[in-house]
Amino acid sequence: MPANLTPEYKAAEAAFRQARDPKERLECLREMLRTMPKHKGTDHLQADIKSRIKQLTEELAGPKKGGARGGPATMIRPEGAAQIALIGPPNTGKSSLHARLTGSNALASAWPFTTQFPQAGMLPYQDIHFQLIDLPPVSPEHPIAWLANALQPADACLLVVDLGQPDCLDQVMAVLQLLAEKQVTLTDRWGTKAPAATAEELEDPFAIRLPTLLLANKADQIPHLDDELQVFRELTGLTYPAIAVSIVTGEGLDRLGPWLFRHLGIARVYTKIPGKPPDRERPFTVRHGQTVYDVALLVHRDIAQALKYARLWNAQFNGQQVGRDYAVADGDILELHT
Ligand SMILES: Nc1nc2c(ncn2[C@@H]2O[C@H](COP(=O)(O)OP(=O)(O)O)[C@@H](O)[C@H]2O)c(=O)[nH]1
Ligand SMILES: [Mg+2]
Repeated sequence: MPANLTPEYKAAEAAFRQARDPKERLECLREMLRTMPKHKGTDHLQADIKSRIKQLTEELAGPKKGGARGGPATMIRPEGAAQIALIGPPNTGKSSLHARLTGSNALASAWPFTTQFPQAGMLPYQDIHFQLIDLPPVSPEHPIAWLANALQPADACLLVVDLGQPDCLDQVMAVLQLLAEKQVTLTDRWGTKAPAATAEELEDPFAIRLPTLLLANKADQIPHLDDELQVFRELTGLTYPAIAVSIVTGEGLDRLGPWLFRHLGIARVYTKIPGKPPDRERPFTVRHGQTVYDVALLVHRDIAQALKYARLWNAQFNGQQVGRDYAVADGDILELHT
């Protein structure tokens, strides 16, 4: 990381790291470029930012008529409580899981490389949804130029493996290697915000860290799955939490929603208008540690700007006033006052 970066640049970079929306990210990138001191030491970073601006601009413009970049979008705007990417070697059942969990028509087949583009779908859990993104396989035979771009908005990853495939280990290590080349790290650390592990990651604005859950799929075909998983862990040194699943027997599938809810630290907040009952239909979702102000931002930017205080209802509170920095909890009912 070049020295002499200005506070303005650092602020823009911090905003970029926080932003999930592609449009917002593009604005941040432009601001990073604008505020970057232009000298030899920043050449690389400047070039990197410019190419990302170009990629994202094209992405947001959609397919060009008669242009080279046709086809469906490669970056999917986040919706629901969190965006979760399905990643893994070919033929492990990513698309089958996607179709089963979200009701999507994701195309599954016995042939590898059936999936060509990201596909979104919603996994329902109680009164919220997680957005699952099916992706093409990650493998050396099939490089995907836009993969890092597609993973930008993701909050977490489901690493789908088939422990019954003889070369499963090598394939998974190849997946991690290919991701590393794109500055994407899959981590076993779940939580509100996984901190960067190394100084390089801290300094690289484009490094992506995704908390990862291993899905050992096709459990119906693997007689001693627990032992296989143990061996896999010992040989790879990988320590991701794991769930055994099967789309044939349905094993493990209903554990996914609750697991994600708990480990992502999702809090559902219901809003109400003074004198009216709360809107129980559609909670706003934030992560543990987020505040009344963060909820207000989800309602409307103007409301967040003008927010004075909120009134809170839950097991302990009965309409008492709380400040904008008050950390909300799952099930809170809020009345926002401007
Ligand atoms: N026995 C069994 N087969 C599965 C399971 N999940 C997927 N498959 C099969 O595995 C093959 C590859 O599935 P697909 O979803 O296309 O894999 P992808 O390449 O990872 O998206 C297909 O023939 C599926 O029917 C499972 O849980 N059990
Ligand atoms: Mg597929």
